Amino acid sequence: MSQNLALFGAPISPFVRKVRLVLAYKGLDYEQVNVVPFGPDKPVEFEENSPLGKIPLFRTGDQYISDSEVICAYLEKAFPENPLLPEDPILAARALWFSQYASTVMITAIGAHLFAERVLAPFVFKREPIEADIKLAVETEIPAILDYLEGELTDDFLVGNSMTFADIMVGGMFMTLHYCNERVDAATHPKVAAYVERLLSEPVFAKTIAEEKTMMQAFIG
Ligand SMILES: N[C@@H](CCC(=O)N[C@@H](CS)C(=O)NCC(=O)O)C(=O)O
Repeated sequence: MSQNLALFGAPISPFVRKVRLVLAYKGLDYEQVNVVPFGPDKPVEFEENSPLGKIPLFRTGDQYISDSEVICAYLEKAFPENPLLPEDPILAARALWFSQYASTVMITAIGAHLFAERVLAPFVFKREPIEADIKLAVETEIPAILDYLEGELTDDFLVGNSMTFADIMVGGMFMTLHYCNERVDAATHPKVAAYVERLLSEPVFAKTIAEEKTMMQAFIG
């Protein structure tokens, strides 16, 4: 940790996972400080330096950076080895688009409507799940996402022929989908199913999945 990098957040958050995947892809060592945003006893350092109280928060040297997109932009500029944003402006825009799509549309369906209700409600919030949200996600929102991605995939990765921010954030959302015991059906979405299988076996994803496994087992058995 020679550069004094630290990431504040809970690995279960897709926004935190995105930063963890980027740090792993770039081979950077860092300190992970666990922070549950809605919970009590948050570290003083987090409280004092996170303007919105949201995770992730990142520390580099004596500076603090909020928001996963901003943290990723910083990491790409400060540590340009193993780039995740293509040089070509159009490809770069496309990579950022998919990251944005995952951070909005996919996180609403897979994170807020499915994961929060099927996993967090019973195991963490200790309340009945909102079945209408699960139904909306499974029957309408997620099929629409898969249809869209099926039409966009032309290669091994979403943009160009190497991993970009697009795959980092979209792949992270498929990790969340798997935690909900849902899989992409290869009969209806063959390209997405093959893409997800290939992507999640890339070393950076395999490492992150292994790290999260113990934690998720505590929730879903
Ligand atoms: N745009 C932010 C979103 C971060 C975010 O919403 N984090 C959630 C956890 S997944 C959070 O900290 N929520 C607490 C709150 O809203 O107070 C980012 O990309 O970092």
